This record gives sequence, structure tokens and C-alpha cells, in this order.
Amino acid sequence: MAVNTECAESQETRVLPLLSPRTRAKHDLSKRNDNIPLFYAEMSGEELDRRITAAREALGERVLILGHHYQRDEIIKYADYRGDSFKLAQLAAARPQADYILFCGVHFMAESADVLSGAHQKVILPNPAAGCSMADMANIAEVEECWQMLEEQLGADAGIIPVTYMNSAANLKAFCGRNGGIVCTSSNAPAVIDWAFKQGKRVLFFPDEHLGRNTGLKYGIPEEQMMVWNPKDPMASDDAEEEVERAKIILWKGHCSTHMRFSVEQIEQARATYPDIKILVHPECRHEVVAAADLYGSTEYIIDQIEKAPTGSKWGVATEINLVHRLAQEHPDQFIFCLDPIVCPCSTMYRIHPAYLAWVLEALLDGEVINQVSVDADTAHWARIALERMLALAK
Ligand code: CIZ
Repeated sequence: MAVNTECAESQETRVLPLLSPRTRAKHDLSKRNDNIPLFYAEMSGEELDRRITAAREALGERVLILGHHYQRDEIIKYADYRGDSFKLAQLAAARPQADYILFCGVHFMAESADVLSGAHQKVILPNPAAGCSMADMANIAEVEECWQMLEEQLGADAGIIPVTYMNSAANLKAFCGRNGGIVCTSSNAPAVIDWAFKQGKRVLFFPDEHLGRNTGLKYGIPEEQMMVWNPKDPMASDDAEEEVERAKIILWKGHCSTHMRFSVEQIEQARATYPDIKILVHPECRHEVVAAADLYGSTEYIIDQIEKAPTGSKWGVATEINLVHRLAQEHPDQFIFCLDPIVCPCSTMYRIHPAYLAWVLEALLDGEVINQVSVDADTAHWARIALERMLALAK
């Protein structure tokens, strides 16, 4: 099903792939430029389909295509596997025969796949401009500054454990690896917070304020013992120093624009219209939305709940629209809809278009690797340590 994009954020995505240099320049907000040849951008869907299928056949097992749950159907149909970022990174590592991993997702996901996959495997992000605005809300310079300010105020035995969400750059995962910290996903955040408080006294959680708050509250930390760290002006409040002293969890001020669109009013409206509805939301939503829902969890959790629900179940879901539409299509015996009435795909995920797949696959046929995502050895080493700490928790 084609996604009917109506929200303001998705206006930009309608012109992607970027057709003219002028349009490209207008939308070129990212450092990661794409230089897709114009003829790919202008190709018909049928022609792209023919070329992608032919290139995949020729490359055989040497290429593995991974599709994140938030990708549109036109991409998912080519994926050998679909999943969340972590599951896909693990799948890349489990397929050593694949020399090339085409990661249809965003930049931080491709980095994680590069960190976890074999040295001989090359990870390709078909459109290098596909980033994650939430991941970009924390950068290494700001995190290091925050760390230094916290240590200066709280002293060397402050016992701060850095926890980064999977949705973060590899150098932030490496920061956690170097500083006794860990990575979490939206599925294992409660177990990770539990681990962190066994290692230290405080948690610095980045980049998603909301996942951090929802997890902290679930763990039993009261709101008064959490503070929001605004990297642009951390000490703005008159009480900033007391807040730091009091805080058990320091929440980085970052958010997912897609999940911020969901509200308690939407939930109330859904309950009034369908009294037997179940509300299922993602923990990147604001706490009041999570508190008003019946269930909340990661994309894998959302999928699992719907897969095991009986025929006739009704669901109001708060997560990215491509996933919600796909669930509705795949479970026609249930009634599934997105709580946000204005259809809004994740605009950066949307930057992977079949034209990019055709471009990078045909380049591989010519022996050329384009749009490779490669993490330097030192960063990869420390990021792997933070990821392995998380993996050890699941054992
Ligand atoms: O980790 C992921 O893939 C994301 C972005 C969310 C989730 O809940 O799976």
C-alpha cells in the first residue's frame, strides 16, 4: 500500500529522491550527501524492479538486503529479512557468506551492523542521507562536555553510568564502552537500567528523553529524581545544581518527531469510538501517552502482540505508519489503525527509495562499492564492548 503522506514533516519526502541539483541543494540539510545519478531518480517503478531483481540474482548470496520495520513496502518487498535495528545487525553478523550488506534503514543502524559484522563484510546504506533526527540530537562533543560538567560537580566517585539508546552514532556507543556504560534498545531498556544501577549510582541516558523517562518510572525512580539535560543550555535553570545533585537519571533532551505526534486526546477519541479497543504504543512516546495506553513496547513487541491476538481484535497503535499499515494488511482479520489521523512516515527512513537500491546494486555488479558505512577500528572496538555488555544481559 502506498503511504499517503499528509503531514508537514513528510512534504520533504515527496521530492525524494531529489531530482534536480537545485532541489537537492534546497533539501541538503545533511552532511551525508547523496549523488544518485539523475537517470536512476527518473526511472519508472517497473524498470527499477527489473534492474533490482536482475542485480540481486547475479550477486546471489554475496548480497544480503536488510529492511527495517519502518521502511516503506516498496523497499520491504526486496528485503531478505526485516526487523528492528538490533535484530538486523545481528542477522548481518550471522550471514558471513554475504560480502555486502545493504541496510535499508538509517545511518546509525548501518554503523551498528558494521560494528557487529565480520571484517570482510561491507555495509552499504543505499542513501547516505538517511539519518535519524533523534540520533543526531546527541553528538560526542556535547556528551563529553556533559560528562565533564557532571564529574566536576559531583566528583570522581559520582558513579555515573552512561547508557545510550541503539538510536545513536557509533562514537556515542564507543563513549559508553570506554566509560563503563552500555547500549539499550527499546525492548531491553528496563534490564539495562537495572544493570546500570547495579554498577553505579546514577544514569546518564541519551539521546531519547522519553524512552529514558518511561523506563526510569517503570523501574521505580520518581520524576523528581530525573532531570532533563539540555545540551544547548544545561545550566539554564536557577536550580540546575540541586537538580544534578538530586538526579538518579539524567535524561538527554532528545526525541523522535514521529512518536511525539501521539497524544492522550487521540487515545481518548479511539476509546470513545471503539470501546473494546486496545491501545498499543511505543516507549519513545511521551509518558502521558504511555500511561494512557494498555500496552507499550518496541517494534518487535508491537508486532508480537498483534501476531498473537485473536481474530476480531481492535488496535489503536502509536508508532511509525509504514509498520502500522503493514500490520493492518498482514492481519485482515483484526482492525488495526494508527492513532495519528494525519499519516506521517518517518521522513528520514523514507529516504531509502528503490532507485537507491538499483544504483548501489548495479554498482556492485561493476565491482564498485558505493555508500559504504565504515566505523574506524578504535570506535568499533569500544562500541562493540558496549553492545556486548547489553548482549550479555540477555543470556
Ligand atoms: O531499534 C529500532 O529498530 C527502533 C528504531 C525502534 C524499535 O522499537 O525497534
